[in-house]
Amino acid sequence: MAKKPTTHNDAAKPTAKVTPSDITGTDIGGESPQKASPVPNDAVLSLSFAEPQGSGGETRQIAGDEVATLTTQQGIPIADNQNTLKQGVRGPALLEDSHFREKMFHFDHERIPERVVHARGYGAHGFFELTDSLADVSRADIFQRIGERTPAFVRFSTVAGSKGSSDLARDVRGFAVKLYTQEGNWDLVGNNIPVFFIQDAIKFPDLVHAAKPEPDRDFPQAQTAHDNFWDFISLTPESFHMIMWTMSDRAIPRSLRTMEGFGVHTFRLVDAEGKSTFVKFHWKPKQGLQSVVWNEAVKINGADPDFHRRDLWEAINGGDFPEWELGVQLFNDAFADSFDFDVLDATKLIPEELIPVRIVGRLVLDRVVDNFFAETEQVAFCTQNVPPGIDFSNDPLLQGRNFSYLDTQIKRLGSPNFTHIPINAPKCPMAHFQQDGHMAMRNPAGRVNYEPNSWGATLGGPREDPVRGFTSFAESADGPKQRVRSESFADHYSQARQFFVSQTPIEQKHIGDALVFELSKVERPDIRSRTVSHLLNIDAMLAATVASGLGLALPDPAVAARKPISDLPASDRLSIVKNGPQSFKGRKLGILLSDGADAAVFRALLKAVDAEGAVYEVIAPKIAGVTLSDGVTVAAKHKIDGGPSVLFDAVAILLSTEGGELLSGDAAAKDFATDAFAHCKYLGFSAEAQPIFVKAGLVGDLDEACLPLTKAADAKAFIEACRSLRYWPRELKVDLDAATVA
Ligand code: HDD
Repeated sequence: MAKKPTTHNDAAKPTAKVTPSDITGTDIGGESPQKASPVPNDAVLSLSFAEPQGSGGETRQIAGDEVATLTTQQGIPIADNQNTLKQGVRGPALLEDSHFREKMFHFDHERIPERVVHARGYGAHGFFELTDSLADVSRADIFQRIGERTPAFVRFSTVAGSKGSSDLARDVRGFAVKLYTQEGNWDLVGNNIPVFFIQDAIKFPDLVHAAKPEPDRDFPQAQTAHDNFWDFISLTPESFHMIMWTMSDRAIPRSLRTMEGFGVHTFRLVDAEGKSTFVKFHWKPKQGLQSVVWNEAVKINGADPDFHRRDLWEAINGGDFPEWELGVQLFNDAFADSFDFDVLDATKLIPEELIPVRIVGRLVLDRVVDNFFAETEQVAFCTQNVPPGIDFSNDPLLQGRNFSYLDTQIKRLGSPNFTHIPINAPKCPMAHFQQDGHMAMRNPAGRVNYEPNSWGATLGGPREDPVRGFTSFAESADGPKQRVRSESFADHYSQARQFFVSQTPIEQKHIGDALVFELSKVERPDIRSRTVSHLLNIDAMLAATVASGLGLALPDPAVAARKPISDLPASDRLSIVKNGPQSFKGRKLGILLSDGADAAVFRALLKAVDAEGAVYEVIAPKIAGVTLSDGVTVAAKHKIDGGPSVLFDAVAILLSTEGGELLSGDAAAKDFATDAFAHCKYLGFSAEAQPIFVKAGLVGDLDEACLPLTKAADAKAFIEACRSLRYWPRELKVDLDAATVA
C-alpha cells in the first residue's frame, strides 16, 4: 500500500510567545523588569543587518499577521520549505531541486575560520564622548571638540579558548575598541591587563602554541593549566610580570563591565607641528573593578558558560549602559630616559603614581548587535589603523602586531574588501583607487582608476593632501641590522614584585592559590620547580607558599639577567579590592523563595534592590513560581537546580516553615547556601531557612555578613551591606590553604 504524502506546513505558522505569567497567572515577574531595547540602528547598519532577507518582497496574511514570503537568495518565492523534490512520494531526490541545492550550499559554507587567538568574544555598539580636549598634544580629530561623540564598537574576548568555550576561563580578556572617527577608523586593540607576556612579536606564535590545547591530544581547552604553557613560561622569564596578573583575580572578572582596559604599548600623540608626546591609554570602568573567586568561576562555567555575554546583553537591554573613562598617561623623552624601565618594553607599566592618568573622555555601550555574526564575528581590528595625530612607538611587540592583524583578516574574512562589510567600514568619506577582488561592493565609479592622471579635478578622482593626510612622526633611526634584545629590556622581576606587593593579603592569597592550582595540573616536576625558581626572584613568601602547596622542595632562585629592584613602592591602583565600587549598583541579587514566603519582606527587598540600581532574579523549587504569604504569585527565573548561587553577587533565602523543611532535603538548595557562604557573599535569610543551614553544616559559622531578613525593615540594611560585594575575612576560615597566608 502506497504511503500517504505528508506535509509539515503547520510548522511554518508563527506561534504566540508564551511568558511565565501565561502559564501561572503570575502577579510579579521572576526578575527585575527589562527596559525596551533603547537605540535604533543608524541608517547604514539597519540597511545591512536588520532587514530580514526578502522582507521587501510580497507578504500575505497568516493567523492575522502580515508575513513575508520566503524566497531563495535569487528572490524566487518558495512553496515548500519542508520537503526536497522527489521522483514519486518515496522516490529519489532530484538534481533540479535548486532551492535545496542553494540552501545546503549556503549552510555548508556558513563558518569562517575562527580567530587564532581571541576566538570567543562578545561585542556591543556605543559612542566615545570627549570630555577634555587633547588639542594641546594631538591633531587627532577625535580629540579636538569637547562634547563631540564618535561612534564606537567594542569586542571583549578571552584569548586561549575556542569560539564555543566558556566565559569564566582563567585568561586575559581582550578589550578591542573600534572608533569610527571623522578622519578614519582608530582601532585600539588592548587587553584588560596593562602588560604582555613577551617583548618581541617573533615569540607570539610560540606563546600561543604553548597556551592553546596540546597538539597531540587537543586538550585542555581554554586553560593554561598544563605542561606546555608552564614549560614555555618558565623558560621565558620576561613573562613573569604578566603571570602575576593572570594568576590574580584580574583573569576571572565578574563582568566585562567591571574590567579595566589598556592599550598596553607606548603610543605617540602628534600635534599639527609634528611634535610628539608619548602616551599610554587606559579604560576605567565606572562600574568599579570586580572579579569572581576561582571556585566560583569553575562552577559558573558549568551553570552558565555564557555568563559574561549574558551579563552584557542584559545590562545594555535593561538600560544600564556600561561606561568607561578614557585616561591617558602623557610623558616626554625626559621621563622616558629617567624611568627605571624601557617605555618600549610591553612587559612594563608606568605606575599612576609616577605619571597620573588624565581623564579625557567616556565610552558608553548602549546598543547590542542586531546579528552576532555580521558584527561581532566579522569585525576586523587592526592595530595599524590609527588616524592622523596618533602614531606608533618602536615597541617591537607593537611593530610586529602592525603586520599580523591585516594578514589575519584576509585569512578570516577571505577578501581584501573586508572594509566593505558595514561593521568595518569607516563612517567618514573614503576616496581611493583600490578596486576589484572578492565581494567588491564599492568599486570607484568613472574611467580613471590611477593617480596621477590628467583628467582634472572633476573626473580625475581624489588626490593626496600633504597637510591633512597622515604623516608619520619623523623619528630618526640608524644602526646595523641585527637580531637583538635591548639591554634595557633585561629586568624581568622588579615590576612583577611591585604588582604582588601592591595587592591586599586576600589578593596575594589568590595569586598563590592560582599558581598552586595551575602547577598542580602540570605533570613534569621539573617544570613546577623551574617556575618556583622564578617566583623566588619576585617574593620569597609567595615562592614558599607555592612550593608548600605543591609539596615541593624550594629550588635555587633562577639566574636573573639583571638584579631585581626589590623596593619599588606599592601602587594602590594595581589592586582590585582597593578599587572596588562600594556600591551594589548593576549587581544581581538571587532570591530563593518557597510557597508561603513573607510577602512584605520580599517586596521590601525588591524596593531596596531597585533603589540601589541593582537587579534581582527569583529562584524557586518549581519554575512555575511560588505563592507568597499574601496569596500573590511570583514567577521564577530559575528552578533551584538551574539557578545556583554562583550566578549572583549576593543571595537572599526567604522561605516559609514548610519551604525550609522541604528544601533542607534538597542538595541544590544546600549548595546554594554553602557556595554563597564559601564564596564570601552577603547572605540574607529568613528564620525559616535555618533547617538548610543545619543540614549544610553552616549554623555555627554564620558571621556578620549573614544578615537576618525577618521583617521588611531589614531589607534596606541588607542591600546596603551588599555594597562591599564580598566579606573577605570569611575566606580565611573556609580555605585549607589560608593557613599559609601570613
Ligand atoms: Fe593580538 C587578536 C590584543 C599581541 C596577533 N589581539 C587580538 C584581539 C585582541 C588582541 C584584543 C582580538 C581582537 C578582536 O576582538 O577581534 N594582542 C593583543 C594585545 C597584545 C597582542 C593587547 C599585546 C600587547 N597579537 C599580539 C601579537 C601578535 C598578535 C604580538 C602577533 C604578532 N592578535 C593577533 C592576531 C589576532 C589578534 C593573530 C587574532 C584575530 C585577529 O587578530 O583579528 O592577528
